[in-house]
Amino acid sequence: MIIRRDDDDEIHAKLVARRGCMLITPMTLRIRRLGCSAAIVVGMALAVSLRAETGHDLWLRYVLAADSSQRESYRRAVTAIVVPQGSPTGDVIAAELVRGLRGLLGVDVPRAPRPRSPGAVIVGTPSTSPLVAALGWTEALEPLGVEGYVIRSATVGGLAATVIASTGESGALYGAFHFLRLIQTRQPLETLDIAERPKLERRLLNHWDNLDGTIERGYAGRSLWWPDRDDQRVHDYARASASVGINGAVINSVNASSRSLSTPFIKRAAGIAAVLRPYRIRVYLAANFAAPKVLGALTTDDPLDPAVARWWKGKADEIYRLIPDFGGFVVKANSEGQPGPQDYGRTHADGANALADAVAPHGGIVMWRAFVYDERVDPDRVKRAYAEFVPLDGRFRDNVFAQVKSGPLDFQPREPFHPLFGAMPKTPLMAELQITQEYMGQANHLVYLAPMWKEFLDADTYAKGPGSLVSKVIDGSLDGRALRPVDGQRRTGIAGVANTGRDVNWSGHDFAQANWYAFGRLAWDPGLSAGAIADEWIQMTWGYAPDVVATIRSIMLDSREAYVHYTMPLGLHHVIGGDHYAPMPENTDPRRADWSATYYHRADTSGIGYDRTRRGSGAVDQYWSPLREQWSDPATTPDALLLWFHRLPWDYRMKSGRTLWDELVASYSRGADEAKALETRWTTLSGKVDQARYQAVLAKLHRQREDAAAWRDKCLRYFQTFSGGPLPMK
Ligand code: GCV
Repeated sequence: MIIRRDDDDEIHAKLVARRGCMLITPMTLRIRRLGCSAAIVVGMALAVSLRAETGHDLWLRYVLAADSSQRESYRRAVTAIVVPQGSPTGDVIAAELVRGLRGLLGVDVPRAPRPRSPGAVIVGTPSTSPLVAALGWTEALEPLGVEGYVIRSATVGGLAATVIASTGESGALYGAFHFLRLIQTRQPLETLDIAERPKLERRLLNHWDNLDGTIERGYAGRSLWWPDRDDQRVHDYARASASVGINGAVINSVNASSRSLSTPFIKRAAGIAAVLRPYRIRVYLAANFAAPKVLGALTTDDPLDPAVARWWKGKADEIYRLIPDFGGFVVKANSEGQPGPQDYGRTHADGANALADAVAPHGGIVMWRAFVYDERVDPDRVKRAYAEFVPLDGRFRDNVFAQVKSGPLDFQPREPFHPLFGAMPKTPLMAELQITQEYMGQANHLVYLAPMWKEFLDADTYAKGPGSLVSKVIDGSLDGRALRPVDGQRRTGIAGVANTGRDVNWSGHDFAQANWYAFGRLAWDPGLSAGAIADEWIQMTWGYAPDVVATIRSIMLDSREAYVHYTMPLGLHHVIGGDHYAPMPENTDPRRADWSATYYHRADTSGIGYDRTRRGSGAVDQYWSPLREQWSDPATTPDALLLWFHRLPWDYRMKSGRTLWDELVASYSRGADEAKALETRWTTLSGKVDQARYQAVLAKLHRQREDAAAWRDKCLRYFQTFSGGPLPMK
C-alpha cells in the first residue's frame, strides 16, 4: 500500500489502517517498504514535510483524485495494465503507468499478461501485442504514423478495456502519457475515442551545455550530463520530455567544442543516448566546423576538400557505430566568431552539405543555423541572415534543415517573425525558440512564453497569400513538401533552447517549468492554445481548485505582455545590458555596435527608434506584401512593433492620442504596475498551494516587481534626457 503526498488525509489514514505501507518521497520517489507500525509513525512524522514540494516532480506529480466518486470511477476503469514484455520502451510505459496510477488512484494497478476482468488498459502495437493486432485497427493506425496513436474504449475478449494503440512503440509511449494526462486533468475515461499524431517530425531540445558542466544562458544549475551524469535524473528528464512528445536532444552547446566529436566524448554521448533511448529521445550533437583540423590534424576545413569530406564521413561512421540511432548535427558556423565554410570562400550550403553527405547513409540530418549577422553584409543586423540564406534556397541537400530563430534579432521579448519564414520554399526550416529566458528575466521573472510562441506560429507571412502562417511554413504544408510514402511524414521540425539544469526544480523558477511543458505541447501541435496548455499544466503542477487554476492562469497569460511593457515598450528592443538581464539603455559596447543598446534605440533629442522603412535600412522589404506596406507606415504598424520599424519624433501622435513620449511613460508604468499585480494576485493563493513552492514563487515575484520598477525608472530617466518630457516618478 502506498502513502504519498496528496491532499487527502482521510484516505491516508484509511490506507495506513488497512494494510502494510510504502512511502514515496517526492524528491526521489524511492520506495521503501516498511512494517506497518513503523510506517504509521514515520508516515506521520513525514506527513508535514512531505507537503512541502520541491518542484522536482514537475507536471508528473500524479496527485490522488480527491473526489471519492471520481476516484472510484477511475479505479473501476483501470484495473490492470497490459503492456507486452520484452522491450525497453514497453517497460518504461508499464513503469510510468504503474507509478502514475499509484499516485492518481491510490492503488497499485498490476501489470498483467492479458485482461482478466473489466478495466484493463492495453497498450501496444499490432506487432508487439497480439491483443492489439486482433483488433484489426490497421486502417485507423497507419495514417497516424509510428508516433501517432489512438486511445479508445473498447471490448476485448468480452471485457471492457481501454486500448492505447499505435503502429510504433513511440506512439504507444506518447499515448500512455496522454492517458495519464486525462486522469491528471480529471477527464472522464468512459467513452474514449482519441486519435493523435504530431504535426512536426523532429521535436528537439537544444541544450547549450558546455563539456565542463556549465550552461550558456542556463539559469538552473549545471548540466544534466556533462562532465558526469546522474542517471536517475537523466531518466526523469527523459520521462518529462517524452511526456510532451519531445523526441530529440542536442546535448552540447552550439558554441561547440571540437572535443565533443572526439572518441571519449562520443562514448559519453553514447551513454546518454542509452538512457534516453527507451523514451524515444535521440541524441544529436553540435559540431564545430573546425573539427577536421583540430581533431583530424588536417591542414584545412574547406568543405569542398575531399580529405575534409572523408574526415566527416569517417566521423559520422564512428558515431553511428556507437549510437546507431544518432539524430545528426547542429552547426553554428560563421556566427559570433565560430569557424565556418566562409573562412574558405565557400557558402553555408557547401558547409552544410559536407556534413549532410556524411550522415545521409545513416539517416541523419544536419541543422544548419541561420543565426548569422556578419557586419559586412548589411548595416542593419536584422537583415543579414535573409541576405545570406535566401540565395541558397534549393542548394542544400535533402537532409539539411536551416534552423532559424523565431525573430530576426535574438529572442527579444517581442520581434516580428523572422523574414526567412516564407522566403525559402525549397528548404525545410526548423524553427528555433528559446525556452531558457535569456532576455526574459532569466530564472527570476515569471514569464509564460506560450503566448509569445503562439504569436510567432500564428503570424501570417503572406508568402502565398493570406493564411500563409509561420506554422504552415514549419509543418511543410505551405510549400507542399512531399509526404514520405514510408510513414506519411514530412521533413519538419522545431527546436527549443532548453532551460533545464541540476537545480532541484529543474528550471530555476517553478513557473519556468511551464515553458518546457508548453514548448513540447506546441511542438506536438502548434494549433494548441496558450490557455489550454496553461490549464493542463496548472492542474498537473499546482492543483485543481477552480480559484487556484483561474488565478494562476491569469498570472501566466498576463505575464508576457507585462514583461514586454516594462522592458520593450512599443517595440523598443535590446535596451538591456551585456548580462541580458538588467536595463542598460546607455550601453555602447566597444566590441560591436550591434551588441549595443544605443545601436537599436538611436535616441536623441529628435526622436527614438530604428527606421527600417525604405527611408532607413529597408528591412521591411524582406517581408511579403501587404506586411511590407503596412509596416512601412507608422499609422498602419501595430503599436507593439512601432519603434522596431520606425524612428519617430518624441511628439509623434499615437493612436491613443498621446504623444510618443507619454505613451512610453504609460507603457513602462503599466508594466511596473502589472508586475506588482502579479505578486498581489499570487498572495491570494497563500494556503491554497503548498507552502514551500508558494514562498519560493512569492520571493521571485517580489524581485520581479522590484526589477520592473527599476526598468521603468532607469529607462525613463535615461530617455527623458532626450525627450525632455515629464516623468511619472520623483
Ligand atoms: C549560444 C545569443 C546568445 C548566445 C548564443 C547565441 C546563439 O547571442 O547570447 O549565448 O550562443 O545567441 O544563439 O548562437
